[in-house]
Amino acid sequence: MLKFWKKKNSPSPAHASETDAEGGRPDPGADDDNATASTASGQRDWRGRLSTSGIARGLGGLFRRNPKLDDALLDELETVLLTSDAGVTASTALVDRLRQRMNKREFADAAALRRALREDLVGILEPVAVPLDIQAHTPFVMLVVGVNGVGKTTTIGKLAHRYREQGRSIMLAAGDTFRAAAVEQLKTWGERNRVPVIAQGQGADSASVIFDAVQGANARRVDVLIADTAGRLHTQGGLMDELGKIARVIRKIDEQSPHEVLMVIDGTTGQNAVNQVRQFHQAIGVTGLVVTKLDGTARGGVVFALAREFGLPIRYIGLGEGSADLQPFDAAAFVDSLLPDSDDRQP
Ligand SMILES: Nc1nc2c(ncn2[C@@H]2O[C@H](COP(=O)(O)OP(=O)(O)OP(=O)(O)O)[C@@H](O)[C@H]2O)c(=O)[nH]1
Ligand SMILES: [Mg+2]
Repeated sequence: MLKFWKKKNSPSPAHASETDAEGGRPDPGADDDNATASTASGQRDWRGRLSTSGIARGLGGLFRRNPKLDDALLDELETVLLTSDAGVTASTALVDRLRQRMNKREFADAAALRRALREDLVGILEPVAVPLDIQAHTPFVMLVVGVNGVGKTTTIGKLAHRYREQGRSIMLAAGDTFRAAAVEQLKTWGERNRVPVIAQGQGADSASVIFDAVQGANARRVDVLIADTAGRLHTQGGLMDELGKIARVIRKIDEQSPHEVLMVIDGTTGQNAVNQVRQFHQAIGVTGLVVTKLDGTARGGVVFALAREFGLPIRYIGLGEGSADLQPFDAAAFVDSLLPDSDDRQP
């Protein structure tokens, strides 16, 4: 059974009292993301939302249009992968391998090739489906980075919601001091989840806000501190310098921190996402990714391109704007949502 299908065992939000947010310990029975658990309805939800992505529509239609096992099927598969942002390297390697196997008559029919394709797609993603272990340090300091508008602040709100539901104490740091609205947006998420937000307002020094927040989180023995950062400054070089400064400053408190540099990628960005990750990774050393906006019109293949190109863990995917629309990344569940084992299960 897929671990994703397991019934969620976390306490209901009603159990997560105010005390938890202010420094209570996690409920030992609470679920953690190593279990990658969710409800069966969550699984249906995943499939429903991902089915609108370009790659899901492309792969679904592909086998309907090409019921026969032949070169036309593989040519079209390559086109589907390339046009859904899976990248040239991943797409050609996958198709070449399937073609070799087809020529060796390893597949009896198109359904057998479909099964092999599913296995290969899972094989690309499995190594990067590494859950985030927020119990590795206390407080666990997380820096959320990425270019503007990708969904950083929203993802922080969703993470706060998720960890609160697990009974953990959380603190947020409004490190995006570029826009006043950014601080307000984070405060709204904080209020919604009854989580304290450390802020100094627009124009403050981002590193100093985050430094104060890390000190506060240490003093209060908070489980998780999540720091928002700006997606844009006057110059992109300035942004990288600022992120470097934040990391340097908080290392003065704990040289292992930040324990996670979580980079948020907008799933609708396409191949440009690969350049973004390269740039941020060089500047501050990204340790995990979140791919957002995979609901709706994202082409979705970028997840494969990122996995292939960097091998960085994909921690979560964003499937909507609500607090619960964040799922730990599960390779098999993801592939199953894009390409069910038969068209009968197509949503
Ligand atoms: N459909 C969908 N929309 C999302 C998702 N995540 C974020 N958004 C939306 O994307 C927009 C930008 O999100 P923000 O969280 O403000 O992005 P940001 O990276 O913090 O932006 P800056 O602070 O300007 O750098 C908002 O309208 C969000 O509601 C997602 O998974 N799905
Ligand atoms: Mg923001």
